[in-house]
Amino acid sequence: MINTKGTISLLVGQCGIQVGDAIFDELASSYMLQNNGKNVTYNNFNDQHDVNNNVDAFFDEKYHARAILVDTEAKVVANTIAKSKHRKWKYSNNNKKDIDSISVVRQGGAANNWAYGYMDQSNIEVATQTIEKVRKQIEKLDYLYGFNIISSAAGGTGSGVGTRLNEELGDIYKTIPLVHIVILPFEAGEVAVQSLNSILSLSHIIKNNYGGTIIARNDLAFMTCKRNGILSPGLNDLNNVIARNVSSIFAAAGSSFYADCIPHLWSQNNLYPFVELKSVPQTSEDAIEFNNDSWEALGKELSREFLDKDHNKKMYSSFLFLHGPDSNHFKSDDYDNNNNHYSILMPNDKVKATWEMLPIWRNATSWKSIANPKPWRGYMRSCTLAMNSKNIIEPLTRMISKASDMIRTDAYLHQYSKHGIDKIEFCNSALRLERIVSCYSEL
Ligand SMILES: Nc1nc2c(ncn2[C@@H]2O[C@H](COP(=O)(O)OP(=O)(O)OP(=O)(O)O)[C@@H](O)[C@H]2O)c(=O)[nH]1
Ligand SMILES: [Mg+2]
Repeated sequence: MINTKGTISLLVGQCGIQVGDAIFDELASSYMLQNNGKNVTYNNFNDQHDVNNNVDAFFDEKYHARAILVDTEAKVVANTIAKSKHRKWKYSNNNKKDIDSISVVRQGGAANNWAYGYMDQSNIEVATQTIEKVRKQIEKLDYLYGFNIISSAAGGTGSGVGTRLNEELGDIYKTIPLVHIVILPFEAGEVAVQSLNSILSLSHIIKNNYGGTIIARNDLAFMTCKRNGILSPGLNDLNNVIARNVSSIFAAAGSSFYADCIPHLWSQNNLYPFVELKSVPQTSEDAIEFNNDSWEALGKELSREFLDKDHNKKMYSSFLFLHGPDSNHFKSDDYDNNNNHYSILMPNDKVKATWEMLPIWRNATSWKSIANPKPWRGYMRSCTLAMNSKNIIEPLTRMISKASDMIRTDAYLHQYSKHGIDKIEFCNSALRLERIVSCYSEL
């Protein structure tokens, strides 16, 4: 059966392409899962598509990712497309015309400069070509659920061109939801200007009022890798952590992500724009096949993850994405007010397990859940919490503060002013994000 309903993803800049590639690979592995060299096949990739499979929205009938790869350096795009040739899923047929329809490249890079990526005529042209290719992909669909953009906040192409694409898609396709997955740099910093690029990109993409921003932090992904026993995590390891979080929510919700989750998580995108993701169980890859956690155990693991020192991390909204054969017995309206417990009805509907309520949820204005009965990534049960919460205040405040120091001393600003971004634009960006911090502070 030909699936002509779907989403379109734009992978922009080196980070966006590499993280996006890892996300598609994770999504594809829900069909064919490689586990320690053993094939655990839940749904054979070569079989007829299961029309109820949630990840169908991300691939076409030839198992080609519905994605466009955009960069100002040809190398990353070429390497990524070449890598996919050895996989069960691909980006396109292996001929110039087809590869051209799913990629936009220009030589030269954007020199770690948001202003160059966003304002330079050559990069505006990259955005224009991308929008044209998006339009052609949309023509092949009967129904478009939504757009995804994946990029880093810190470089020049992903942040600058990615921002422009966010704005242009928002202008042209006003009623189509758009999720921008933004990777924040290591705070210790690889390049001096990363905070400047980050405040410029974040302050612009939050203006999109039909969708929202998912934040993935390299520092947190690194810590997760370390906890899982990876001694010196590389970018690929980080990308696997980020991809696992993102693909988990897409695979649990499928197209409902755009129709139900987005309006709930970002009901006031202009005030509370940032969502972060946490998945449990957290185990090393080797331990996956021994993992058979109960919902109760997973609930406790999530609680442990979120218990901060004042036990009071408040949420604006949250969404729980569950995977597992009995996950659809989890009822969000089973919350027992007196005992601070959520209940999970087990398969026979007689045994009732309880899930101790997370302290943060006590303060959430609202939360919901969505379930997919298929096991995910070899875990019998697993879940991912999407939270729009005060957690974002600290990293955001540090980013604004570093950028503000540079703005005050005019450090590097001349590199931006030559592309038409002046000090006032920086001040406005910082101010816009400070307003967001104060909204979260008032929760
Ligand atoms: N998690 C993760 N971060 C990455 C990856 N590649 C780059 N980054 C981070 O992304 C930031 C740099 O952005 P890039 O995506 O490399 O830059 P770009 O968008 O290609 O822009 P220019 O190269 O400046 O034109 C740095 O903070 C890097 O740590 C990756 O594969 N995974
Ligand atoms: Mg680059």
